Amino acid sequence: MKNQELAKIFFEMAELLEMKEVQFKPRAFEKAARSIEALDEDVRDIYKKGGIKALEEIPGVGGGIAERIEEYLKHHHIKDYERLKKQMPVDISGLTAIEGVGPKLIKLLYKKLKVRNVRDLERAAKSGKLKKLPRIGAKLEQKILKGIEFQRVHVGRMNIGEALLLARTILGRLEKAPGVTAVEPAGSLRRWKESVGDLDFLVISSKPKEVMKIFVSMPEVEGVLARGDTKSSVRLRAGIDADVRVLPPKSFGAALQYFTGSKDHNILLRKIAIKKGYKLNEYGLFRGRRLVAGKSEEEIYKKLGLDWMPPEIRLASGEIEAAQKHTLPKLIGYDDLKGDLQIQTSWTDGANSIEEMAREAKRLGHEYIAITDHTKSLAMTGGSDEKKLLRQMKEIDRLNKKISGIRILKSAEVNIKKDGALDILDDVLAKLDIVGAAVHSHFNLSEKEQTERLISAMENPHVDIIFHPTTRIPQRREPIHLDYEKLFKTARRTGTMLEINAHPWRLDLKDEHIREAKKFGVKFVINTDAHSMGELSYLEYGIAQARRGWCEKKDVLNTLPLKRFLEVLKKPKSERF
Ligand code: DGT
Ligand code: CA
Ligand code: CA
Ligand code: ZN
Repeated sequence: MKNQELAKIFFEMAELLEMKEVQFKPRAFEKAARSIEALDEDVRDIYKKGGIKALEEIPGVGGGIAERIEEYLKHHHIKDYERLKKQMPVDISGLTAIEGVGPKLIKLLYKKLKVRNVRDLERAAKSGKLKKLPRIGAKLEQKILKGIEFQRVHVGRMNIGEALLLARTILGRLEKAPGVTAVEPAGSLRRWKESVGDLDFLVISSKPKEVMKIFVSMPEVEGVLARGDTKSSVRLRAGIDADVRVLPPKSFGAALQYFTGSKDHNILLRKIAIKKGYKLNEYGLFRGRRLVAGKSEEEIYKKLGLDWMPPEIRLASGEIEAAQKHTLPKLIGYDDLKGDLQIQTSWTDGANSIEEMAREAKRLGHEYIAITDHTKSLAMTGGSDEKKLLRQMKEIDRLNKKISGIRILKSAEVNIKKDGALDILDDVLAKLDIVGAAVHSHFNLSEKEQTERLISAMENPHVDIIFHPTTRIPQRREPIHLDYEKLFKTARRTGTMLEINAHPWRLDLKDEHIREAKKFGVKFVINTDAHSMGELSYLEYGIAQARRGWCEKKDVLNTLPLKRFLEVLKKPKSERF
């Protein structure tokens, strides 16, 4: 798909224009990039079908951007982009991936120190040149060095969002290969780990050689690392590797179990097998040389005295014991959600109107959504003040009358200020159907200050949900410092729901925190944080994360149908869980 390539270019253009301090344009490019990134349909197909007019109908894409898409599809480059790059020849995506580094700093670093990439940056920081620049102190220099280190640990791993899209394209190709009767992803992808080191695929086919041929010659492949009769490895253009193995049906379950991992889970399982006098490997469960089980995962677990368990929880963190005692949780399912409670629109930094978001949510089968545009202290998003919120409420009343089959809830993503106060007055919050509050600044407060900040937001009787509670960004930003026990106890006592943000750039709360919070009796909601129509389909990442945190349906309140959900909201907070 050209979509990812174009999105990357537009994100970069947004940063480059931001550096030049151009007004408005950066936001427009960013909006378009987010929207294109989340599109299901290939822009090439859209263009083929309807030309530039059709491109302009993509949410967030105006005339100017549509022309640049056309230029890219026709000539494989965009002149404006090339020109911007020439003026500022720096590795933007690499540099902005470092915590603490943004467009303004990149410009300063290039102008003063000729920093072009992360290597230059590290050198400058280590030699102490950075802290001598205006507005940069020793603290920021240290932070940047830490950020570079953090990046190094995670380098080479791909975010689940990107990995899953790529894997689904490849799965589609393998399914069509000759003689194929089954294809399954394995490894970290099947466990829905939030970042993936490489992609693993397992196939049953009567024509393994044909499968190899197709696999190594896919358009996604950059180079072939190994090619055999039944297994091959390739390096993908997207920057990670993929492995495929063709197996006979009699050992497919054993291979699926083995290659799904996790490695630690497998080690524990093999110990149990040995204790019972078996041998367990990727070919099957054996007694001596006799194959006892191998066709399905279920029969292998069963022979070992365990219930089958979903891949998401195979992490050697208590699932084996629970499977032996038959006390595994019944995890929330991928179809269990009835609504999405964090959605941004063109009223602030989203690409689509409320109506477009509502219609798309309805198409996805949702019973309700909450419109949660940012509030005024996030000025760069054009956040709402009280007046704008009241106007938006009227618009939502109008749309609820106009659109049947989905209920639009009035809401906001209210910004929590440094001292824990909210930036919208209580009497306006009281008029909203549901209120989310979130931290978007001052990430470096001490654990005590940060915890108190969140607690004081939770004590507000109008705050129903804390959005992305730890503000982490996978592979990029560590969580804020929090006393989790205090946080979870307060959530429970005040009846404040905690969000499991499904956006692959957030995944916040993360799995281990979800599991911990659950022990305190906290209830969750799973939301997409969508900024464009396409992103409304991101719920599955949040559900996966909830499953990795052992969540059941009853732990997640937006599994409730509309009527029951509204009943919960009517109760005072402290009576809700
Ligand atoms: P990744 O690729 O780093 O995101 O993580 P995985 O889990 O996909 O790891 P990968 O691709 O190296 O291997 C796939 C699975 O194969 C892994 O989850 C468990 C199994 N496996 C690999 N190496 C070993 C091993 O040395 N011992 C055992 N018991 N299992 C292994
Ligand atoms: Ca893997
Ligand atoms: Ca692998
Ligand atoms: Zn937010």
